[in-house]
Amino acid sequence: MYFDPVETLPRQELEQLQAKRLKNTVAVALNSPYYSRVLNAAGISPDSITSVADVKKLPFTTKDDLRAEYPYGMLSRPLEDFIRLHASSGTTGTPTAVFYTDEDIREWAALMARSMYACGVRKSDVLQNMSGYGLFTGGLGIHYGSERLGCLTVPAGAGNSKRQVKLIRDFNVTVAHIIPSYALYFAEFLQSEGIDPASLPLRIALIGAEPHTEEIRKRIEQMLQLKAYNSYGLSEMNGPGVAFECTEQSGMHVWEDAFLIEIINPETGEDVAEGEVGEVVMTNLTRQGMPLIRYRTRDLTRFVPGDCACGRTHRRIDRIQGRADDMLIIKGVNIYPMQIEQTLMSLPEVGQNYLIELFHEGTMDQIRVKVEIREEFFVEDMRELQALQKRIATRLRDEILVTPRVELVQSESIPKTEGKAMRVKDLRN
Ligand code: DLL
Repeated sequence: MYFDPVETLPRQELEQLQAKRLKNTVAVALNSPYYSRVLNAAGISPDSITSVADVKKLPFTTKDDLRAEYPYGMLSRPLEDFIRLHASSGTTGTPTAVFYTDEDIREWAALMARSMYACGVRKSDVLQNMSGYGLFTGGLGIHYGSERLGCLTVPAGAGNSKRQVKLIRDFNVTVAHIIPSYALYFAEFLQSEGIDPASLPLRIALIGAEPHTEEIRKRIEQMLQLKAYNSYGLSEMNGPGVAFECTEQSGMHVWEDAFLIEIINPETGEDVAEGEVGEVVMTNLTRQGMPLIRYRTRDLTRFVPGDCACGRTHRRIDRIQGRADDMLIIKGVNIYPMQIEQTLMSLPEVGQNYLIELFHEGTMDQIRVKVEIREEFFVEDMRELQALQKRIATRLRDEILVTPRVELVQSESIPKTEGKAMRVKDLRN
């Protein structure tokens, strides 16, 4: 049932293990130029840590710190000990790089293998990695994990849907790793080619790397005729394999033997009340080459209360609800892009893609939502289209409290990227 006995470790033992590893992380981190500076300045030594609660004594690390130390300031080992680097896909600013020793790569692969096993992937499966390779951790991260589990692994990369289908058929691929926006696109591609998804051997899709709603998951499951499992991670903490759904599909288990998670109020830095939404803060517990301490992910979610029926003791987080920094403020109202997606995706007429544009009208900020309408609903009758447009605008207003301009566009007319979808375009400058 489990890949690693640590997955069901009783909470008390798990916390003891965490405390021991946290102490060790502080010792390792002190070898890096950055942490030796900030930890020494704060008077922190490994002896400062005797329990998990002592994490609160440690300073936060932010993306800006990583940028300032780019490229080598965070390394706890001499450069010759490293065998790989990845870089965050971040859409803005200077990149951040993450480095791995041989041991780090192995540990990461084991965490990935454990994650895949938790959602039903087995050695006998054939896994096609349909996400981009290169600096993006969703390529090699998933790849090594799949191999570690023992799956025949097809490094297809992203795009070229026709070839993806051929590979899936020729090699009897049962598991796909695919980012949600490409999964939807791929499903539509099958439709347009008249390929019945049930005729393909796929049974599981691992989806992650970008925010998506429960509605999107359901669509992916229905359109591709498989089970889709949410996968969370970030380059700064390895990449994928930080938190993963099990077959219960009720939140993602955070692998707490490897990551110490806190959920804080982004303004005050204090823990939120149990079950409340806040910013995820992560500390590496097993990383050797570049451990990060209390890294501010800017990702917002909450702990799922209670125990999971699967028997794993590692706590679960809910799907990511947005970022502490992607909040839009339009006419004084705070809006999360995910609210818009949720509303759009609950309407059967709406296709797979949409784009939120922010623009100025006089001195006012305005919001425009371009919505792809499914082929069968894109009728000639202007009145019908206008009625649909109005209905979408009203539904959106009910959810986000401002009335957006709604522009209906034909299916597949919004340009797609191969990587993560760009859902918000700010035209205000
Ligand atoms: O996206 C790692 C990854 C690859 C995860 C493949 C899952 C699958 P980065 O490119 O560094 O790493 O981007 C990390 O993506 O802070 C979140 O904002 C977002 N993100 C990742 N997974 C999810 C998810 C990879 N399941 C950033 N749901 C993170 C929502 C996600 N957002």
